[in-house]
Parts: sequence; C-alpha cells; structure tokens
Amino acid sequence: MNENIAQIRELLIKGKMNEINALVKEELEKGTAAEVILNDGLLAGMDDIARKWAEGTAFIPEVLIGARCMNMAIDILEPHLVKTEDSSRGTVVMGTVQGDLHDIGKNLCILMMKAKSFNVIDLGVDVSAEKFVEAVKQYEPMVLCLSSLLTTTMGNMKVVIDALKEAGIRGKVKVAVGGAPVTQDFADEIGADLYTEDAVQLADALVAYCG
Ligand code: B12
Repeated sequence: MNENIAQIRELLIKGKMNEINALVKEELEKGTAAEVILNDGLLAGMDDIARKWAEGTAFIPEVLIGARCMNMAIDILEPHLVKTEDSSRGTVVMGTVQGDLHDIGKNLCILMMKAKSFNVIDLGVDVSAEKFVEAVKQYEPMVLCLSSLLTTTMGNMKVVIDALKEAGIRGKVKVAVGGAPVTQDFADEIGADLYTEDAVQLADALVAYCG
C-alpha cells in the first residue's frame, strides 16, 4: 500500500488532525483517487480504532478524536467524491435518531447520495421523531433516511415511522434505515421501505428506487 495512506490509517488513532489533513491533500494532489484515501486510509483506520476499543486497548477519548479527524478529512474529500452540482434527482432528508450521536456513517451516506445527484437535507444527530416529521412536512422528500449505531437507539426508528403514521404522512415518503446494528429483518419488522448495509449501496438503491 502507498506509504502516505498507510500513515493516514495509523495517524487516525493518534488523533493527528493536521498531519492527516496534510497527507490527504498531498495524496489528492498526486492524483490518488479520493475513494482509495477514504477506504484504505480513513475507514481502515476507523476499523482499527473500533477493534482496539472492543479489545480494551483504545478508549472513548481516542475514538472521539479519531472520529473528529475522520469527519474533517471527509470534508476535504467531499469535492473530489461529489463531482456534480446537480441535485435534480430529488430530495432526501437524513438524520441520526434520538439518543444517538454517531454521525460518520450518516455523513458518508449523505456524500454518496450527493454524488448521485440527490439534494440531501442533513438534520444532524440526536434527532427527535417530531423533528423528522416536521422536516418531512417542510421539505416533502422522496426518501427519509434514518441512521442508528446503537442497539439502545435503533428502536427509535420505529418511533419515527409511527410518528409519520400519526401525522398522516407515512404514505408520502419512503423510509430507509441503516447503521451497524440494523438488519433487513429489523427493517421489515418496523415497516421500513429500504435497508442497505453501506453508503454506496444506499445511493445505488435510491437511484434504482427513485429513477
Ligand atoms: C466512532 C464511534 C463512536 C464515537 C462517535 C463519533 C461520531 N462523530 O460519530 C463516540 C466516541 C462519540 C462514540 C460514543 C458511543 N459509542 Co460508539 N462507536 C464508534 C465506532 C468505533 C465507529 C462507528 C463508525 O463511525 N464507523 C464507521 C462508519 C463509516 O460506519 P457506520 O457508522 O456503521 O456507517 C455505515 C453503515 O452502517 C451504513 N449506514 C449508516 N447509517 C445508515 C443509514 C441508512 C439509511 C443506510 C441505508 C445505511 C447506513 O453506511 C455507513 C457507511 O458505509 C463504533 C464501532 C463499530 N464497529 O461500529 C462504536 C459503537 C457503535 N459505539 C458503541 C457504544 C456502546 C458507544 C457509547 C454508548 C459508549 C459510551 N459508553 O459512552 C457512546 C454512545 C454515545 C451516543 N449517545 O451516541 C458500541 C455500540 C454497541 C451497541 N451494540 O449498541 C459500538 C459498536 C462499539 C462497541 N463495539 O462496543 N462512539
């Protein structure tokens, strides 16, 4: 593997934001594909952090700073991953459900959807069912995307779907769900319309779904 990319991977757990950003920019200038920097450098580094946390050799502060570095670097990669200004395919609203602060996966989903010419409204993290309902009324999206990374918060996806029904607008929007603990069975169980394992599959599925 390219040495800079291997270094980006290693520097993530050390939280070396400036060094990571400099290496990301250097690789982009050299012509390395943004997808390679993302997958082999940043996402591989986040997998290392997750493994070390699970083993008990990394702790929350390291995970938090690694996540910050990741989000900063993704911002640098964004114009190289989203090569189009076109957002004519339709509107999507996305957020992480209430009680959940994980946003890296959500941000990647948003990037991949923008790359496929969707206009994406990002509601952020810890979003209540009421806020999702308000956003669906305001933006009238084709699809509402819900993200959850915790087994303790994934149930809030059903709370959102129930709130849409309660507001009489469930039939007006497709609901896509995802995040590490979410499965197709869970999606079926709560009455979601779409589940995919990752961001690239989500964007592709939405293209097939919405045309
Ligand atoms: C980074 C991280 C954090 C960071 C988050 C920072 C941030 N800005 O996001 C911090 C340190 C804040 C954190 C906190 C906590 N975390 Co945490 N965290 C992680 C970690 C290591 C990585 C998650 C990540 O970003 N992965 C990389 C991205 C790219 O992957 P992803 O999120 O899965 O997203 C992809 C897919 O899931 C999918 N996707 C995501 N959303 C959607 C939506 C749709 C619609 C679709 C279709 C697809 C989709 O596409 C994405 C891209 O391909 C995971 C470990 C893991 N293996 O997941 C633990 C993990 C999720 N955390 C965990 C826990 C327990 C916590 C805490 C409760 C710890 C604590 N004691 O405080 C808190 C909870 C805080 C809260 N209220 O949310 C557990 C969850 C266990 C469980 N079963 O519920 C995990 C699994 C770690 C573990 N092994 O124990 N965490």
